[in-house]
Amino acid sequence: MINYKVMKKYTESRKLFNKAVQIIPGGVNSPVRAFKAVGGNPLFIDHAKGSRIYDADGNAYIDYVLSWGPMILGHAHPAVVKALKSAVGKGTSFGAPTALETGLAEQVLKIYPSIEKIRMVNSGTEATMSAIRVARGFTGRDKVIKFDGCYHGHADGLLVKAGSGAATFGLPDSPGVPKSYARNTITLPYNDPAALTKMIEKDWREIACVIIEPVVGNIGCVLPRPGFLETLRTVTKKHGIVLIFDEVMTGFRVSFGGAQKYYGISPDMTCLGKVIGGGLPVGAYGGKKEIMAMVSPEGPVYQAGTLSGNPLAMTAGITTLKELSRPGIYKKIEQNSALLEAGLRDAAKRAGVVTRFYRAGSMFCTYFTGADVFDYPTAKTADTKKFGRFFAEMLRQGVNIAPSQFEAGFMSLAHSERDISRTVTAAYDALKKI
Ligand code: KE4
Repeated sequence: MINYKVMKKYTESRKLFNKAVQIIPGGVNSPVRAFKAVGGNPLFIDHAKGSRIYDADGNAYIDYVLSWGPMILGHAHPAVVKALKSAVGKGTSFGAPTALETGLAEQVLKIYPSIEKIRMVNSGTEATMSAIRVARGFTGRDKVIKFDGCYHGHADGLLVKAGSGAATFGLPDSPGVPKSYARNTITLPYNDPAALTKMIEKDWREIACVIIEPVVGNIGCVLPRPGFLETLRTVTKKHGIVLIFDEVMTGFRVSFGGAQKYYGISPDMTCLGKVIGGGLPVGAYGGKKEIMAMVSPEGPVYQAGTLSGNPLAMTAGITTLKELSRPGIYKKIEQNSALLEAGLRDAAKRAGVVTRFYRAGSMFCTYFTGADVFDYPTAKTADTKKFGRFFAEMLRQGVNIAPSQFEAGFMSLAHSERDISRTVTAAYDALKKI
């Protein structure tokens, strides 16, 4: 039973943070965890189970960050824990191929028909970085188109007007990225088919690929307008440009078959991450056979990784996808997500606070703005200070949401109706206060 009214104590988290910040930049191993966008110091988490995480002081929270997407089954799912416990005793890494890698690859190819061959890596960053290198090798062209506010990991050439942490810190171009790298990256406005078509018709001979978050989860949750993805597919096909769907976040999240299934668009390459590893470090990139034939050692484009296809990570991924493929699972996750959406919309209305709420499958975002949000500039109309106060109030009431207006929230199978109604009550109370 969580008693929200009790004032929480954070002494352990504070002690751990003060120690960490001496030896780890910002006290965290990934910037967005540092609460810089919302103020205060980060909570240090001790353990998690189902829909809940527990901090070092023993405070419990209903969790909608879910490790930024991976924990769609909920934390410490019994089947995943059991599978990992039996796998770990067989050794943790061999640096040699295993049947597990083929197993996870087979599962993914069944769910993503556009992927005919796939390579496992260790993160979403590695997946997008490698997919772009392969697209450049396949086409012999250098330029990459990305979209304003989209975040594809922290590879040098992609930190150009990135979303996620960079957007939160208002650092559209990270120091340390040579101008020569950024020069090959063209950034266009999201949801602007005219700008896209104009750029491609002008420069297609130099453009190797277009990489896109088909639903943008790194400036909150921004949906593609009808026709935008279709135009993207048509104009890239016309000019032999590789269309890369970065489904690191949307994969298995917007639907079991990702955004490409949800919107009915077949990309040339897909990047995956997060859910595919079930909480362990896994990324993957794949696509058409003739493109993936470029990848070493089959082809000349080099890409490698000591822990790629790690047996424990593969085990977690295989078990997670097996659980997700059971009948009725996505229906339940959709019901949970729709219930939360209805509750949050109603809470804002009753509290008399103007917000905009967007959702695609089980990823969503509440923007504190009265403007329709359809790209980076409109997302930036949101009142980030108000969001910061909302975040703090929700945390005090035992609900953990993303510590930035420019991040998506996630739903899991493990969230109960009771969790969701408590979340809605906490949101109403928080909205009344801020
Ligand atoms: P990783 O290298 O963090 O595994 O994946 C990079 C990445 C690539 N593509 C998309 C669409 C992504 O959302 C991400 C990573 N997402 C962030 C959340 N906005 C991860 C959280 C963090 O950076 O700590």
